[in-house]
Amino acid sequence: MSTLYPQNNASRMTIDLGGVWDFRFQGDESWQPIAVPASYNDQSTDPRFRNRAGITEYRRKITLPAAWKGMRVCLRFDAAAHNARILLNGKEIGFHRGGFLPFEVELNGLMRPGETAELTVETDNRINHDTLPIGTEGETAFFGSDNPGIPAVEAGKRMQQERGINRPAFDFFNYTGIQRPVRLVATPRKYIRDITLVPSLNGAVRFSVETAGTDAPAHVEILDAEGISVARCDGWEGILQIPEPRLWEPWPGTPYLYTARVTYGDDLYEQPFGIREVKVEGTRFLINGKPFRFHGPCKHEDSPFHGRGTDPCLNVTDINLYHWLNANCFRTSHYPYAEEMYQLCDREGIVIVDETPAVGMWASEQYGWNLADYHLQVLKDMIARDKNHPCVVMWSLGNEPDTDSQPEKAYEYWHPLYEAAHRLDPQDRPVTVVGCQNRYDRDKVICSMDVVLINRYYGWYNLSGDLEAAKYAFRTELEWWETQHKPVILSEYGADTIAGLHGAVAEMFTEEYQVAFYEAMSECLDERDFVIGEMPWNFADFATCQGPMRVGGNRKGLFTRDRRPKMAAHWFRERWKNL
Ligand code: BDP
Repeated sequence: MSTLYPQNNASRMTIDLGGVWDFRFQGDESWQPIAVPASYNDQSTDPRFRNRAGITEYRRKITLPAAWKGMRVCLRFDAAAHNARILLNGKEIGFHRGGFLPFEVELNGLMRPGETAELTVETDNRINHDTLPIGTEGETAFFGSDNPGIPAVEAGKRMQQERGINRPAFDFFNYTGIQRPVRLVATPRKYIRDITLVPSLNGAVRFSVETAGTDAPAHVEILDAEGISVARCDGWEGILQIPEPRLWEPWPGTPYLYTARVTYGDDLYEQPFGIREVKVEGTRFLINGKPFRFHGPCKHEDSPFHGRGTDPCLNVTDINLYHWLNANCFRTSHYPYAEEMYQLCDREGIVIVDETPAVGMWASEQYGWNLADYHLQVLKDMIARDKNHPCVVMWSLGNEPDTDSQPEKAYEYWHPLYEAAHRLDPQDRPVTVVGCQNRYDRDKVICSMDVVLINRYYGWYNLSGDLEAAKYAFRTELEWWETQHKPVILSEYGADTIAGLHGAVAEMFTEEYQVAFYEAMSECLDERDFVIGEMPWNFADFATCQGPMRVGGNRKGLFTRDRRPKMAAHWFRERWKNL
């Protein structure tokens, strides 16, 4: 398995399998068209596309070019949610658990160049206590109350169980299917499997290259942004020295990128990277030795028609809206995003907090669920995939787990993951896990992280509509954090806002309230030096599960789902211009 993103160059070839495939729910007779990559859920008026829990089948023919004779050939899925079984001419050739990270299936020995075969991909959208993200396995509804104990409601719930329900334990629509690109990839048989780059500010770049085969050493050459060779060296590992190094700086600085051109036998791979250093010192977060303040809304991969499907046009539009907002960062709430987004952020200088799909762990029973090994595997795969991106400056182990009802147990679960992230990351970036609104004074996990990330909804879910009380409460909490001597980022805060709903008096759900809410919270944040970041929730309105607290999705966006700014977007644009 190679973690390298597929590339077309003088030695490698890819065929993009995007287009219209055949699709059906397992058990159906007939096939219907479906677009790949995209979530399948919004592509039909059949309610099963939105509601059905189970396996779906995708099918198409694939042909290996005759010219690929003598090459290593594989199928590369950038992701398929949540579990995927891959079949060739009806025979299983691969299985992957988890819906947000890439995997490969080798075709050598299964198909010859020049041959055509039928490819079937079964994706499973079910979520439960063994998946990340977590499904509720039929307990309490995520939104609203299930009125436990009322006989008629209990009867209704039993009926739901029998029909098979698949409730997310998280606040975003459970979009699934083949949501990211699928490609046929050909490389030389003896190929470059992985490249790791650890640059330092003085221009020294520690590198290691993993190859399939070891007959001749790899050759590494560094090219500057103009393509001029600035350093070179032979070997599988070593140190290259770039003279007069130019740094990768977050926006509005210059995100300068170099390329490591690695050759090994007949193979070639060009890995972009940036020279930048990330460090936590006291209550400061330093990028290239300079204090960095995070300001940018958290995101989702979410849009009309595509659902969670990769869409390069949407990515470029969103990043340009980040520039318009004067924002410099986002968190990949609540799962690793498509690789193209990190490539874009490398290029555009937008900083990323990269998060695993460990979301929905808000029950303390989670610590008895046996998730730790799988969680560790996902963390490992995420770091392996994203380790060379200069835009990634911090790892988030997960979102809003229960960390205060059994503080010791929670610590036993999260601390090994924290240590693993440090061990696994060759660049040893800071590590965090995002805390929910809880008994912070009992919590042992959140304050043990390198940076404290807290989601707070004073003035929305609690002290609703009363921003004076919300400020008082938030200040009370911030006074407590001051005693912890840690850098703190407000990693979520927001108010549902219906675009176009106004009020001369700022009341909940109006655009005026959203602005007043952010004014109030900013007032508190600006008083504290140890607060090094603010990440409003959310960049744009997004689809989520049905429930009495959601009107056509989660409406906490600064933008509508079709990316029109609400008043609060204009407000942040002004605020961040001056930061
Ligand atoms: C936070 C969650 C986020 C939700 C948000 C909300 O981390 O996923 O969408 O609340 O309720 O608790 O809007």
